[in-house]
Amino acid sequence: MQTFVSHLRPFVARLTPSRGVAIAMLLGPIAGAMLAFGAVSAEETKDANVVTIDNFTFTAPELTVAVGTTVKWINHDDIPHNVINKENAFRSKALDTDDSYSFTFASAGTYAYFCGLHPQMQGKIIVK
Ligand SMILES: [Cu+2]
Repeated sequence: MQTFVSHLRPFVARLTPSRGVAIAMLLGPIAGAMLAFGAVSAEETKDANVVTIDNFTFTAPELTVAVGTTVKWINHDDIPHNVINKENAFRSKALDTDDSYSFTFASAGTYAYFCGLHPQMQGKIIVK
């Protein structure tokens, strides 16, 4: 005697409604000045006196600060960069990844600088 067991395995297609999650992002004016890279830590984003080096670029390339301000450069690239003022007011050593260099601007003026390893990398600190 043969028993035919029918395994009826009804599939209930539970289709999770694909909800298009609409995220309204309110981008303030600051967003345009900030890097889209996730590598930028909260510590750096809240510190206006930090110049980050990302992808062979000083960001921001131009920064205006008050006399007495300490500006900090942080290298986020995986190759070394340095920071050299054209008038030799400051000069960093080669900065490896995540290394930083700080300089306090005691005098007003415009301080153009570049990376000695990649002279096309240019930046400017305006001290008022
Ligand atoms: Cu460089």
